[in-house]
Amino acid sequence: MPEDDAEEQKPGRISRAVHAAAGPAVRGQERLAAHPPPGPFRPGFWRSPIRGPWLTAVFGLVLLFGITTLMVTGLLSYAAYDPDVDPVNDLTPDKGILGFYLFDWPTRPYWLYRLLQGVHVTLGIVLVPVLLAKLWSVIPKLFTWPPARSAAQALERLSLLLLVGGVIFEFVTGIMNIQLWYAFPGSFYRLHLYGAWVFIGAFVAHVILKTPRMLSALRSRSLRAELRTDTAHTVPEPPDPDGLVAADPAAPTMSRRGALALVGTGSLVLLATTAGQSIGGAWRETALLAPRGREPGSGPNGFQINKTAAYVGITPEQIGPAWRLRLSGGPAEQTLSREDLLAMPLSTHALPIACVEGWSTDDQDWTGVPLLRLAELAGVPRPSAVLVQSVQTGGPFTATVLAGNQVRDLRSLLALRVNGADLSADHGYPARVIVPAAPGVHNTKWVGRLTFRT
Ligand code: HEM
Ligand SMILES: Nc1nc2c(c(=O)[nH]1)N[C@H]1C(S)=C(S)[C@@H](COP(=O)(O)O)O[C@H]1N2
Ligand SMILES: [Mo]
Repeated sequence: MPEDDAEEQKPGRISRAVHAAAGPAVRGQERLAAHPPPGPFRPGFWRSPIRGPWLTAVFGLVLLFGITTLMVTGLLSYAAYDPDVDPVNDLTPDKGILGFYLFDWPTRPYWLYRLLQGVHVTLGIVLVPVLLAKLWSVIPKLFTWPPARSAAQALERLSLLLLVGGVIFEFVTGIMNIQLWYAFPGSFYRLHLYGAWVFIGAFVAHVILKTPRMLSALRSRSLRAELRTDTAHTVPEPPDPDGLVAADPAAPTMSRRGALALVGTGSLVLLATTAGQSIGGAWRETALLAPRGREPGSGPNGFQINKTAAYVGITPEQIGPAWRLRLSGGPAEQTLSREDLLAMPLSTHALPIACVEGWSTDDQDWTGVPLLRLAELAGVPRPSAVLVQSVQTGGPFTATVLAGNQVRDLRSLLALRVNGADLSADHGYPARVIVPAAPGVHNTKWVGRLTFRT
């Protein structure tokens, strides 16, 4: 009975066809009912009654301004290396078009890099509680099930992976670096720079897509009213299309006011225990979380030392009476002793050292010979750049190239003395470079040779 067989199969075929026409959503829901997803993927798993678009939007607004500032200060900090002036300065030679915006780093205001990198690092630390709170507030979205219903949604979730993964990557690498935990697979600069561009792409897309929703969510409740609402009077936000509000909310254990206070207090504690390393003065004592000593010694040389002479393997012979400064680039090489340098007209300028790792010293009074005078002595009166080389062998930051505008600024010194005393060995005796507004890596210690370029 072949016909009957065929008849019997018909209903099944039709229902499959109808089913397919109803679209993937219905099929997805049916499958969901038949096979509930594991733990946190289950609707109803996330039950906080304060989770919702308003709270997410408040944290999002803070991050919108905070992370934008991190992006701008980070990209400027990269420019501050003057990586295009010479390959020696470029820690990411494979950056390609990512260096499109680079420009000659200025020498004024002289505290420029100190402010810039102080903001980047301090803000990065202060935003940690806000970032964690923001991720907590959207966590149900990270666990939607099934992971992707359509190609469009798969794409959206991939962008979220880049966004969340990217921001965590940037914070983790940044904080590891300033805590001097150099456990990176490769160079921190590469990881943090390329990671930043991946993140920036995802962040810009996210901001464009979500800003309208953030604004409407912010308008949906009054901040003032929230700040007056205690735990007992805390009720969930109305059900939202974004799926942040719990389907089955638990009883409140904390108000929205309490959540904001918790995050705000966390940020303020971090601010109070780190900002001192960048603000300096009496505040330095409060930088409990800063890894660079809060007690840098006393006397004229009593300010932060990054790496000591012993640590980088500087020997007493290298910086003893036999030390000579060599000047090249002109018609004939010149050789000067420290006494020769001290006999030249000296200038004194108040300048800080501002490390890329965020800490900085207060202004110190450096006394030495302007680099431009040494260029003239070398027979290069109009230098376009100078290669500075340390007597230190091995290790990073032993050579750097300063751009023309830096050499020509008369406050850029080969310093011999600081705060009225001879440089200490750890601060670069017999001579070190100090340049206004530049990152600390450009202030080469234990200088052995200057090669001027035209
Ligand atoms: C979304 C977050 C962040 C972005 C987009 C970002 C971006 C950048 C960029 C583009 C640079 C220059 C990279 C280079 O010079 O190779 C940089 C440098 C740096 N960042 Fe971040 N950063 C972020 C978060 C953080 C955090 C949280 C910290 C630590 C608290 C941090 C610490 C540093 C340090 C120490 C440097 C080294 C200075 C330098 O290389 O110029 N960053 N950042
Ligand atoms: N020769 C040499 N010069 C150097 C360094 C170094 O490791 N070797 N470190 C640089 C860095 S990263 C900084 S922040 C400053 C720190 O100077 P300070 O130790 O006198 O504070 O020196 C710079 N000059
Ligand atoms: Mo540094």
